[in-house]
Amino acid sequence: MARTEPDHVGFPARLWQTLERHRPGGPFRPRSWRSPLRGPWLTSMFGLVLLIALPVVTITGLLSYIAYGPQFGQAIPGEVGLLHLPYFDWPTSPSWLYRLNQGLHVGLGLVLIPVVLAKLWSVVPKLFAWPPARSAAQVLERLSLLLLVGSILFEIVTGVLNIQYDYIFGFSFYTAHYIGAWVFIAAFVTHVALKLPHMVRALRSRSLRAELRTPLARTTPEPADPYGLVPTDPTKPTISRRGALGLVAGGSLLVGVLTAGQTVGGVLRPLALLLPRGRTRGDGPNDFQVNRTAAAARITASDTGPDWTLELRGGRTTVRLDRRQLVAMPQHTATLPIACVEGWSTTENWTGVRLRDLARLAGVPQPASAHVRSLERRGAFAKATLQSNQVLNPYSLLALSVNGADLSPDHGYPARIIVPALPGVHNTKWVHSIEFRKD
Ligand SMILES: Nc1nc2c(c(=O)[nH]1)N[C@H]1C(S)=C(S)[C@@H](COP(=O)(O)O)O[C@H]1N2
Ligand SMILES: [Mo]
Repeated sequence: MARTEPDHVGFPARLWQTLERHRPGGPFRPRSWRSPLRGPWLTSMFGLVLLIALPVVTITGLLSYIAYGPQFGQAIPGEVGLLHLPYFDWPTSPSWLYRLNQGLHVGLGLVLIPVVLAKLWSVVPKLFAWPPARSAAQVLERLSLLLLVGSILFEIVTGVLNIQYDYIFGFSFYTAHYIGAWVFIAAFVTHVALKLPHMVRALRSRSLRAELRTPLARTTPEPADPYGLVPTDPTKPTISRRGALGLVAGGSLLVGVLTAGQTVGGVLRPLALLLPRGRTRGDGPNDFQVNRTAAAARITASDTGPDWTLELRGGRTTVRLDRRQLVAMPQHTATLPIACVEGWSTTENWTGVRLRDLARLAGVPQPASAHVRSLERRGAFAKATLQSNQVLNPYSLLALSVNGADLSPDHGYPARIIVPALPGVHNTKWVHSIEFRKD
């Protein structure tokens, strides 16, 4: 364990002592950091919030990876070597499971940004601590900090770029975000193991309730600490500790309000300023968010005209159905969300044919999986594989209409997949064929 007593020097002592005598100037001078608010208690307050919330962001992120179906090689990145997770069939119930998962992952991830920045601000003098280490163990500890800070900033940046521009930049962000997550997990676990006792002690050193009652006039620095957070030469405070906490909480609340509407909907929807696809919704049955238009996917009117047929494969022969035949089959209606990995979602009333009826028609009533192909030929959306439970669920549909009207071209006319709790991306639009597989 790294020692925190200021004067302890480990092996090789000469090195650390020599370094200590050659302190650079600028931010490396302790006097450069004078905020009277910095101290172990304030740092630990931010730390406590992150300790509780960051695991939620991390776990929902990993769950989202599993929801994408890594068993079919369709999670991104596909090849993860040692970072292989224990896969399981993603459930179809409750139907809002993926919506909740992604809402939490993206929403909480965004809401925590002000807290992360405040936590980094509160410990920034330590970045310039001199000597940089006093023992080999401390070198390791500081390297783990570098990885922690680096990976969390990396995850924030790649995550935010992802939800803003996802399908413009392609998919390399997913790989970076996934690997970054594992660096973060390792560094976070190390950091918590090293710092938890210090955090608990610091939190006990002051009462939150008392701090919330302390105005600026009575705000004084925390007592000198062994960590070098409390300044030796503090300035007069310009904000109270409760003011600082309020500022960060207010920042998080603002981000929350600007974000929540993308998935919660209702009165918050128009406020979802941060979401490129989240805000507009007209009055028509098809006037909800579009991820990718028919034009962008190069779907032409002749592709989807009267000559269009659905191909069902996997049985002895290929079964072909045109849209009139599909409409003549028993129709079912389900209220289901499309929940995108980017965090936005929208719940609509879909009507169409049950996937399990199509499986039976194809001659594979108990498929192990189903492989769906779109008229869209290229790219990540051209195909998707569904698990057995996703095909057999009675609410899983090949939707032909939405909210009582035919699907619009942008929402996947002539037919699209809609399955409870399925990640939005696998609700393939402009379906061309479904192959029901026995294994
Ligand atoms: N063929 C095809 N299917 C697709 C897509 C696409 O671009 N092409 N986008 C997917 C994604 S990422 C989402 S979130 C949903 C969005 O459906 P919507 O555009 O009808 O709202 O469709 C999915 N199905
Ligand atoms: Mo999506």
